[in-house]
Amino acid sequence: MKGADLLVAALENEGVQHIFGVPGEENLDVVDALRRSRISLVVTRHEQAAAFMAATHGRLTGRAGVCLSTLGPGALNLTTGAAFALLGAMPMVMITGQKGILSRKQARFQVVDMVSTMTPLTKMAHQIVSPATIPSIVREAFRVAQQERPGPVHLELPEDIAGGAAPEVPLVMTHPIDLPVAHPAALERAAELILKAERPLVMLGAAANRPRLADALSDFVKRLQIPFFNTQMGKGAVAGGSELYMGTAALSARDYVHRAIDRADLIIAIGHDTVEKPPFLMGPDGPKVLHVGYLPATVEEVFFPNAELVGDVGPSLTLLADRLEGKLSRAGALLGLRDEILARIARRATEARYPLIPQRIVHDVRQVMPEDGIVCLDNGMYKIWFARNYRTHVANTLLLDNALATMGAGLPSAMMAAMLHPTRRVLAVCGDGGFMMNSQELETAARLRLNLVVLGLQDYAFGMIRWKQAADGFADFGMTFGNPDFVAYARAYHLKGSRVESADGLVPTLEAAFAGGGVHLVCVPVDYSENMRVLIDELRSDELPNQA
Ligand SMILES: Cc1ncc(C[n+]2csc(CCOP(=O)(O)OP(=O)(O)O)c2C)c(N)n1
Ligand SMILES: [Mg+2]
Repeated sequence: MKGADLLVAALENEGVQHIFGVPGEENLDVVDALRRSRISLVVTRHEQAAAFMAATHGRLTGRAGVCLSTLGPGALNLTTGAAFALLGAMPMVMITGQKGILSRKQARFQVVDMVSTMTPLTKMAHQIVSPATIPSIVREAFRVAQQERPGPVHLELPEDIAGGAAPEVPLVMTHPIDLPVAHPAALERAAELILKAERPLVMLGAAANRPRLADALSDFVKRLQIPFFNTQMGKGAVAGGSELYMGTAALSARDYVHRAIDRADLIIAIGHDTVEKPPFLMGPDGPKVLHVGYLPATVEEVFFPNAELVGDVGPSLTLLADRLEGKLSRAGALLGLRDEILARIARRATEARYPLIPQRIVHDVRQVMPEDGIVCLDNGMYKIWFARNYRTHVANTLLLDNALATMGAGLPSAMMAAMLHPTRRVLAVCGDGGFMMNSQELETAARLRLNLVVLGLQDYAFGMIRWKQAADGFADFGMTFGNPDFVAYARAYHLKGSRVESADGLVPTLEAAFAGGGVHLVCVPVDYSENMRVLIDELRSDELPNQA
């Protein structure tokens, strides 16, 4: 048995089913061990996409996704994915090769100190120096990656350790872990705060989206009947169609949902992670904040909670609801604001303008996505519109990245979602900028025979930055580019492609794309003039009633 065989056995022991990556010659022993294993090697066309896929596996399942690269250049291509998983709290294990460490037959060719490079981008970065340590290091890697707060771990396996003889070392078995729940004193304090609140509001943050939390969280909201809003990454944690949903804080202030936030006297912030762009700005005169989380809150200039409920969030919320159910006469104090907030958000959703406006695109996408359909966003202007306007009904059905907020992750994330949920509709939404950062993965998607529709929004620009440039009074400069013919581009990958030619064309085109199966690229021209009209002018104007 070689070190590589022991590594792969240890990965099987963790339940790993797929490894995503681009191998190099330093990985050949590992690749050969994978060939003989139950794990499938999914070759991508760029390591960055492999890392985005592995991270999204972690995000959607709670179990670390695994990606693989060679040393130096390949390993460096994993770094953006590492940061994506670190900021987004997604469990992932990255395995990279390295030249032999027992002798230096190629001197320093391709050698980069990847452990040092990965240290600030991971929860743990480690070079394996002896085959005998592989079982315990792999178990530790998965434990660290998956425990709260989840994130990426890097293991470097030098080629002579991978190819060297490994002793018979037993694997380390996994076991279920139940986290401690919040302390009774903290539960009492939290219950008292909520009982005293005149206008309470629940906020669901990024950690509210952990896959195992969905049921307990929905129960908590239903039992207490306190209206809730969510951050961008907390979207979909509780049924968005519920009568208690007040909106999504896609901007930090002055959006319609802030009418409720500004009037609240207590915000119960469940799972807020300050990696997200602030959903509201705390100040001395604002509402009190109760932080409910797996870990204590981080204190920031704009977030400094007044009380904390720390522990396994699901069971802790159940204990809190046990203390409060039926006792909150003012639970719904802010609910009266709901209809108007949602009505304002829904305006222009069916406008017949062509090119299509973002509100219409979000509306039409919602029409063709079933409740359990999954939309994965890349990063661009449309993210704000989807976060504000797209209603979710099932947990983790709108995947967006409001943490690293990197371009290029939309398509790989959607590919992972389609692999994990082959019977659900999966849609990637990308701008023409972000799509072209990883569009080569269309070949991977085709090879994997995924069912996946990619919606490419064309404004021939880095629209989001162009909008900020204009909003900040800069001249329109440096943000535009040309595009390939996307329909022809899809065909070049032996895929189907279509272009939406009218305002009413989006729904039937998407329907046909999903009905046809396989990978389908739909491109739609977008009119971004609404960015300025709504997100700047309207929200700044007096039209916004009760503006603080
Ligand atoms: C990797 C990366 N590079 C640059 C940025 C900065 N950035 C954020 S949005 C954006 C423009 C996105 O353009 P596009 O994908 O076409 O979407 P649009 O805003 O035009 O809809 C840029 C350059 C980023 N977030 N990530
Ligand atoms: Mg664009």
